[in-house]
Amino acid sequence: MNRKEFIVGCFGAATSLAYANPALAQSNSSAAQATLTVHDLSKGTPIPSDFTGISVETSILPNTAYFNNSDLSLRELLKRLGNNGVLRVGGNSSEYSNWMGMSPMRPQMYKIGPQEIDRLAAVAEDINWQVIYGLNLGTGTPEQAAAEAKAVHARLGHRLLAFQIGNEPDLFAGNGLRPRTYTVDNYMQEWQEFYTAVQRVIPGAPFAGPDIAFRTNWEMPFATKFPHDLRFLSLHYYAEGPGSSPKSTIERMLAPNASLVSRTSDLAAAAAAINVPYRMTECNSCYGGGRAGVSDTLGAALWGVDYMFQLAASGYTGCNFHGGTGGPYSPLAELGSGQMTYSARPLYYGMLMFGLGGQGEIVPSILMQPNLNISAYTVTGPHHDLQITVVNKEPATSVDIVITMDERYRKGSVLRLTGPDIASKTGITLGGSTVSSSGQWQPSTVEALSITNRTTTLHVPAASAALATLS
Ligand code: BDP
Repeated sequence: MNRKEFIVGCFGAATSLAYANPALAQSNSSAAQATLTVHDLSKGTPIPSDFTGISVETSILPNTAYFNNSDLSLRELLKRLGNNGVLRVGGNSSEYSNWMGMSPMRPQMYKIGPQEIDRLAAVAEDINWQVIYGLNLGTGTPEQAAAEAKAVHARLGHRLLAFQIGNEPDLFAGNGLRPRTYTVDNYMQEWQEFYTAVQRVIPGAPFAGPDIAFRTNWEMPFATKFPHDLRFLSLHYYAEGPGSSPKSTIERMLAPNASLVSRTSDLAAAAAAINVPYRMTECNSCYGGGRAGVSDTLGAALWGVDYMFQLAASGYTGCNFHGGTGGPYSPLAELGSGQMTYSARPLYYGMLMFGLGGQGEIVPSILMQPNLNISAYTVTGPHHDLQITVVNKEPATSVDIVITMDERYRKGSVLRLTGPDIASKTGITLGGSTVSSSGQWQPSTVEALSITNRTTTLHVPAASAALATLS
């Protein structure tokens, strides 16, 4: 196994192995040949039903055209992604929110108050999603955080999944919010002060953290310092960046990323030490708002569905894609400022596909393939059906996968995520259909898949993904 396959194997439910003899990889057809063997249906990793999420900047709250209950488009598009999901409010701008003007105004600051939280709560209630709410540590005070948390808690009630304190505090030493000497110990001391102030006004208030950018060696000290105070641990991840760099490409976005593997093992170890789950509370393809021509393409849709399955297979309990409506990486694009109408970007289609193929438990499988950038994930659904999602991230190579499964499966169907080519921004479809601005989507093309002697062959064209459902 070379390094690339090893990384894929660590992550995916399908352990990816290369053919010993590459000549075997090509048949007479122009497609590469691969095999997928579903291994053990009894050893699954459950995918929580609220796995899907989005993350928005706190600074979007004062915009009355967003989280507005007469805004059918946003609400229906979010509902389409999941019957229950998670909205995370935070980001860099959360460090400049000024609750009720309790602090003297500084550059970049903006005021928020109860009316903003009312709108957020009404939308969360309507779409049946929970909320992770970030409190301002960067420029706020414990008193201000307590007052804000009290109002948020009163309005969100059981929809409040957790508060977090600070956005990416591991970057505070470099972004001017704290002295260059700022360490995890300084953070934990401040965290304790804010936490105590909030607990004084809302005893038992739920918390998560540390919401760091990438210094995962902060996870273990944080977890073990506050072992009884955290609902889950959190982390952020961007596949590449910045968005302004021409080095941020579709190819790099889709390449296996070893740092995600090593950061996940730090996070998982810290979570295991205090027996709590872990969630990716902010992430996307490319930091700095994303890159046009990369983050808003079919490639990003393939990246998104593959990445969500990678996280689920690695034990994450959820994933929040950043960018509500802003930046090329946002799953939703605003159609005209203030019009309260949005369109589904390619990444949205990847999220939708995960929502269809990611209900149940991920079970182990083995993918034998000729060292291509393809991955496969196998999920046993609630009705004992088997859902196999294959993501072909190769821009120009199709693959035929011979799937061998348990004898209980007799028939199958296939739904495809596709588009003109890997760099296309438009023309993306799932099941042959697009998603409308009001969140309407109905597959129009569902192919039948025949199973003979416990095997079937799934053809997955270049730059596409296929969801095979076997029952
Ligand atoms: C993250 C920040 C978020 C930014 C994002 C980006 O938390 O607020 O918008 O980077 O660079 O680190 O796009």
